[in-house]
Amino acid sequence: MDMDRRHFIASAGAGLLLGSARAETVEQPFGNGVRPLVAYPQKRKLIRLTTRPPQLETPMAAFDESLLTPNDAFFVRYHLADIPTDRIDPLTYCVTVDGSVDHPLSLSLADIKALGSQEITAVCQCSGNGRGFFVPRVPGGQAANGLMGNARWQGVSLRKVLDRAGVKRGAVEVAFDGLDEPVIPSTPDLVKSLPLDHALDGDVMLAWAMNGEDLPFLNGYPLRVVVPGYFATYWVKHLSRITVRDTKLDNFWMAKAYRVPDTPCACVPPGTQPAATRPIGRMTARSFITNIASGSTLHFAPTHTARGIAFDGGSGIARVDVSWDGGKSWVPATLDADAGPYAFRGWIAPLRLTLGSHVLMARATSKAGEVQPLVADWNPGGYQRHVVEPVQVTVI
Ligand SMILES: Nc1nc2c(c(=O)[nH]1)N[C@H]1C(S)=C(S)[C@@H](COP(=O)(O)O)O[C@H]1N2
Ligand SMILES: [Mo]
Repeated sequence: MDMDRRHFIASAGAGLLLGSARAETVEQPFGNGVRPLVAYPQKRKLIRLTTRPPQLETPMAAFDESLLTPNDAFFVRYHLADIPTDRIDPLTYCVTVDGSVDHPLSLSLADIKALGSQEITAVCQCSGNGRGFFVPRVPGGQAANGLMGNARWQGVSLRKVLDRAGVKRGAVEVAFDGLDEPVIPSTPDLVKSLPLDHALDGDVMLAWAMNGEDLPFLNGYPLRVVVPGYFATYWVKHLSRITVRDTKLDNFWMAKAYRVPDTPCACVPPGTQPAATRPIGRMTARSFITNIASGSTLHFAPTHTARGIAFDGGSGIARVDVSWDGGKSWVPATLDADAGPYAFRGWIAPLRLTLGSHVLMARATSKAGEVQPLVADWNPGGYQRHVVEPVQVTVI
């Protein structure tokens, strides 16, 4: 009996070890790209970049399911390891509005919801989306292209909140702080700011819901900033404080991080440092093939279909072109219905593939006239990758 029990415990232990050693993984198409697939609360299995704080990347195939990225597939990014899992009670939660205002406020979730409600479908994309593809490689989260998602955000426009507080003359910026904290005092707290006129544009909002449900905890429950068209670094989660400022915020996260070269392309020759930088801002035009993974083998057919998504920083998508000869010739894709200038725009295109190997590409053109480049540009932060992405297929 004892022997059996010991044997059982020993083999159960071995099983657990084997189980963890065999955790499901994916391999991203760049060096050192093996990542575990892990399910966190309210999330399906996603590609884990780091454990503390949790950072999760969405597999490209999820973008093929629906134009609105499912909440359980939406990526997760944090900078500070002390995320507020132990200190959010929706009944006592409140946001402070202070600084250069006539009436400092402390607003409960109910107060905020009572100020009004609007909905905007918008892409939330990390500035470092695709950083793992940078050549030469750059430091920072080594992600493929899954640090993005498109959701229907519901919330109140920040303008309504600031109108209630009364912005004083001379104010220049609005700063946002969340409930997550550094774990050591030398790490700067994440506080981000927007120029006052941008903060008051009516589209910048405080959102409590995405895709018709409360925000998932890891996406900023119970309230986050949404800055349509802008990179996600400004979309502060678990919002706790809004401060109207009469000087520019000069902290680490504004003055040192999340800055791009102050050149027209926001780029510099690979491997060099820019002479001057500016805060990262609007997103650039991008497109992705979502229904065919790079490296796939397809069976011969007279036509195949490529399907995908495109978006930009808020002008909207004018066209998407598709190539299956590595970018030598292009055919226009058919665009899906327009869900607004900040949303993913779906598209579909027929491919005529002969036997053998092909490089598929999609290239977006924005309504502002921006066309995706065929050669990647570079910056030392690994920000705003927007090159046309090749998809290798073999037809047998
Ligand atoms: N409170 C808080 N908000 C934050 C961050 C953070 O670290 N803490 N990171 C920002 C960055 S850089 C990104 S890319 C997005 C990620 O949003 P998500 O986790 O909902 O996908 O959150 C932004 N808001
Ligand atoms: Mo980010």
